[in-house]
Amino acid sequence: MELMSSGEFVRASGLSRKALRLYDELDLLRPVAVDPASQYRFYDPAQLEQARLVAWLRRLGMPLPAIREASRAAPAMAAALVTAYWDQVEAETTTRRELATFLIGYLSGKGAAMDSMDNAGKTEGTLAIRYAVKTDVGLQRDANEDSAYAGERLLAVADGMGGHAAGEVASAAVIDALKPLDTQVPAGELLNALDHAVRQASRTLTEMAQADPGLSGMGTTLTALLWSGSQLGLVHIGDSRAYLVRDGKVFQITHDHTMVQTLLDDGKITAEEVASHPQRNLILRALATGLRCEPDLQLREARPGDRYLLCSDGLYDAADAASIASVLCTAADPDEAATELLRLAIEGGGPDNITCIVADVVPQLTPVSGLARA
Ligand SMILES: [Mn+2]
Repeated sequence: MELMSSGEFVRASGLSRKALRLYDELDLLRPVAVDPASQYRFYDPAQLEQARLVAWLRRLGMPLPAIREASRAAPAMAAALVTAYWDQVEAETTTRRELATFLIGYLSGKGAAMDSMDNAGKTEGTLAIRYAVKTDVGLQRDANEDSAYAGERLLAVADGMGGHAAGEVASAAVIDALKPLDTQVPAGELLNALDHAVRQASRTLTEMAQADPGLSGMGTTLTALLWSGSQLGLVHIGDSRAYLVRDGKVFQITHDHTMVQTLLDDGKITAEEVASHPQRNLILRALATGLRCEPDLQLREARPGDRYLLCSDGLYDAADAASIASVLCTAADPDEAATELLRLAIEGGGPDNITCIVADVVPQLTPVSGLARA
């Protein structure tokens, strides 16, 4: 077999001398012989194919150890290695694209403007929500201290406390802090994004109370759901609630952060004693000045046909669980369900502000702009 000089190999392969020297140093393609006296390098003509492959794999961006392996493998194995590498690149790119889309929307406050970007290449398999939000001051309070937000990806209920205007200020501030999340948050970032927003809201409340003594002691509950594809992030602190209706059954998916719930959990009181307990209004955790910010976070799987309810305690304190479940299981759509739930609470005396958000999970068959808005 006739060996090729490096000059001949350069001409035949189309690679530069510099590239050949680099491949030698990186152990990607070594000359088969080096003249000990002149240091001239010699290549086997059979290495031309391997040299071309190395050049292509470098252009592809493959890491050096993978190029070494693929360029020395039999063609079928090399093809499998390139396939595996490219699958990994595409998965990483998808994750990074989603994160970039979210960050652009989050930072510019223009979640909706990003829809054209995140709809690209996504025509099936995603879920959408149809929702209705209703709130009422009730029959015994002067003002409504509940705040709520419902959008295509974010639902949130906050029940403010602190008297006078302070409760309204607190619940509205926390809802404002969450609103920027109503955009395309990558599924892997749902809980991070919620946790970050809630901690930011908690700091904002502290700063507001420091700046205005009239607001000291204000606080709010927060129960919120954030969607990404079929994933659902839930953040919860206080005694507002989230319920899930699935396959005709109703599940409460949040745990009240109250004294009576703790006593109930510990077996110290019965469910029947909750309604008459003297400390039934004592909340142990909330977003409030002087309390540590310790929200519950859950990641859940959404399914088409699921129905969610978020509500303040003004609903479940005034209406019995069976009536609420009956409305949730029979109402034709979110608007009807939320209207009926409010009616139940008013019929129950309406002692507190009442807020309900009802959301149905539906397959997303059309672009976001084509969805019916509640
Ligand atoms: Mn309330």
